[in-house]
Amino acid sequence: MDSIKQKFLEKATPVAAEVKSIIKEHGNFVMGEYTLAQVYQGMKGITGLVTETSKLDAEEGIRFRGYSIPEIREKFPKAPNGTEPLPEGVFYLMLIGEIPTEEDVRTLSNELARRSIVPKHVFDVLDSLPAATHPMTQFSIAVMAMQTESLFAAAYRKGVSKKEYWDYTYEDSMNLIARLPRIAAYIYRRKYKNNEHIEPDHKLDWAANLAHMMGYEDFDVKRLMRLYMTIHADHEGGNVSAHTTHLVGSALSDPYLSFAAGMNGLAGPLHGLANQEVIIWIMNMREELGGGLPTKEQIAAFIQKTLSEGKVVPGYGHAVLRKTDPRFTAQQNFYKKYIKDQGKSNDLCEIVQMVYEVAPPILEATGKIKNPWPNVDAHSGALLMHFDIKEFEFYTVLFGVSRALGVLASLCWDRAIGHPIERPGSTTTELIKKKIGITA
Ligand code: HAX
Repeated sequence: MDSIKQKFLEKATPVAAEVKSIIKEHGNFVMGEYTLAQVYQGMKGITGLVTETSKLDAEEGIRFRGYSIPEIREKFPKAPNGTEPLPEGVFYLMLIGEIPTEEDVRTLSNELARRSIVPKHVFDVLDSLPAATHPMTQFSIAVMAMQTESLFAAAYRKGVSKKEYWDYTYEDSMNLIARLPRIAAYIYRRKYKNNEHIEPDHKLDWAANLAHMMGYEDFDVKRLMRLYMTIHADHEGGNVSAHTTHLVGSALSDPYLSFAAGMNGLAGPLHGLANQEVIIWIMNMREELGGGLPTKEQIAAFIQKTLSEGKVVPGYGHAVLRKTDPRFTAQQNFYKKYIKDQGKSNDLCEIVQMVYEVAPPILEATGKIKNPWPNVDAHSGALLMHFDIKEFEFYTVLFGVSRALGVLASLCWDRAIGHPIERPGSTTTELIKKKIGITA
């Protein structure tokens, strides 16, 4: 058993016992009440899930096992000469519940490198797809093609005991996380770089290796990739990609099936695809205005036009957050420190900043948008563009690679604790009308 798996077992065993006893002793404890609006409008604000890896606060943003993004950026192990945390460290934190040492992260990086070989048939499946296939569709198909490798599915077929589920879930999850950078880079090079592929460099950390396989050797790109992979990793359990992975996993679908399902949710424009939508929106605005930097008045007019056409302003709003997303702020800091303060400037990042100054009061004035502030997707594309990663349809794949860290760590916990199949009740409008006394 690898040392991380051993540690996970040591952590998970008492927690699983504790959860059993909490359910037994306090199962009738009433958590809260909910309204009809919540039932009709996406169950927002109803606590109906337990997710151990992270918790989102509406005002403060995400905390991974209690640690905020600024704390993680400051305290967590970094690559040699690196300034941003290694995302492996955040995965370790979510899985084990402790800040990793440098040695823990090195062990994890090596473990991922050892597991990173992608079976050839996955590339064959990708090669058979029309080049125009959206990268997120390719990503999901590649994960599904790799399901042939599921140790969980094989063990289940052989009749493994419930007590062992966590073990095979761990193995599949680690293998998936290890292989996703190679798959993502393959999709990228196939679609955008003449199908010329770059072999992994196992001396590099997980995120830097992804940048390398995509064809970016610049230190700053690797620095950005480490930050990107860290901040997108998890956002508690109810967001579409995390919840879908958990939900599908609750049917004991293996981690490949569960994660692919989560990625199909991430590919929606109200969720992860918003990162490409933001760049398209800014480019449309610039095109309409004849290029260059728009004025704040022009941005305001474009926002009004977007709203009047019945469309959303991408990158703004959130189902839970009610303040500027700290993941947005982290990217703003990155732009300032490593680009602007270095005497370089980037028009797109400047426009992102201007939109930030202009959009919130306009969105607030609609009276219906609950959160007028930017989310993570408002900034990420502009930074990638700055480093010449201009293929915006690919951006959600990067989000997906990162999101694997959170949702698969969660799936390991689901199986270790033994969460049952998810099956909330539903009702009908007819029954609701009866309940509230509408007879017509
Ligand atoms: N622009 C225009 N209208 C918006 C809006 C925005 N940015 N955000 C919310 N609204 C609208 C909603 O469409 C809804 O309108 P209707 O009543 O006409 O249906 C109304 O305001 C109330 O919505 P809400 O309660 O404030 O927001 P929801 O919880 O329903 O939705 C969303 C949250 C993130 C989906 C929403 O804010 C949105 O569509 N934002 C733009 C897309 C986006 O940036 N998505 C990424 C979110 C973060 C994420 O998951 N990243 O992966």
